[in-house]
Amino acid sequence: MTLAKITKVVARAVLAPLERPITTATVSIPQAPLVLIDIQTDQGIVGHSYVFTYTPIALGPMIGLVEDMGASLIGKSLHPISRMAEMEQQIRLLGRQGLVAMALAGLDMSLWDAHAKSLNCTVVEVLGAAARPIPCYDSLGVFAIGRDEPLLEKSIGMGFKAIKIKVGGGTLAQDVTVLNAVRGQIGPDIRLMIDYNQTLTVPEAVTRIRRFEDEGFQLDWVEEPVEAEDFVGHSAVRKSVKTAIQSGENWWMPDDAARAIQAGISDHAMLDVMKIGGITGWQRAASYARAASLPVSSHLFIEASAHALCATPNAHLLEYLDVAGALLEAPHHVEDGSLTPRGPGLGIGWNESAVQRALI
Ligand code: SMN
Ligand code: MG
Repeated sequence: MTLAKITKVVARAVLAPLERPITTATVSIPQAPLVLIDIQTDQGIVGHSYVFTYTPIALGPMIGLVEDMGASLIGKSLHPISRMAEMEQQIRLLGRQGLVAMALAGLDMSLWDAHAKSLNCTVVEVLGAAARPIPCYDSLGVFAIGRDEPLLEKSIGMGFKAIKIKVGGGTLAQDVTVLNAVRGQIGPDIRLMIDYNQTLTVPEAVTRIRRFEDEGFQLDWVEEPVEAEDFVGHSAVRKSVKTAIQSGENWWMPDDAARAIQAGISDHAMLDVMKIGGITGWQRAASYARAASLPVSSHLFIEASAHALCATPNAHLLEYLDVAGALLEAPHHVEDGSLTPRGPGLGIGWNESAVQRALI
């Protein structure tokens, strides 16, 4: 069997339509700034992936990084782990965080997509696991009473057994009012998580979480109560409350995951398949989490995360927050609250007319 060789890497910047803006305590994202990555080969196989840049100002630099790093892949085989090792070596002195890490991860995901296609497999099969439904939670934004109750009804109607809302934009009293309303509407059997998106101080986080415990809100986890990089702060909060602390979406590459897990900063690990270093990075970081008995959940990237979680023995929940579905020829849908990975590769194929409309 002759191995496919990489012939071209194409990066395109888009603003993808979203079902509704992503609202957090600090920013609202009306459209998803994505860079679509296509890796072409001499056998006609094309790898597809995307990276999410959070803000449109990062799209231009991301295009440059993907294309320039991609140029180093031309003429080489698709073997993702080998290619990632080479790319990491190239940026060793520059550092493996930020946009550079995101570019590597996007190329890694596209390489895994193409590699699996070259073997006529899906990525989960190449990872050695069978595809299965992964339980999801519906990730809503900042919840506004009087506006968002229909979202909760829709989530439950779609079969979700778990819901996350974002908080942190107001006072403790406002959080209590919202959580009372949400818990009152969804009832005691739907799991509820909250996400502060790094907005609290340690004392405020402890005060609020203890209050939620006293109120009996039964939160499955409180996510990023303090700044993501504040390992001391996360650990202090974790030691001071009974509720599980979630963190990880902002861990850069497996080494950052290892440091955070060794520091015992959270009860769960929430891996972002882009920031953690693609499928390759996920595999390593998930094994560190397993060694520390941390359940692993995903962040965004529903397509690639479904494949990765299937191959993760300590998999917990997939975050259902679809940022690219409007641009796919076959968006991934939740069935009875779960999502099953599908192919070919990662199951990412562009709806080119939609992409053309979203190009910037
Ligand atoms: C989040 C923040 C910013 C963009 C997307 C998602 C959030 C989450 O932290 O966990 O969903
Ligand atoms: Mg979060």
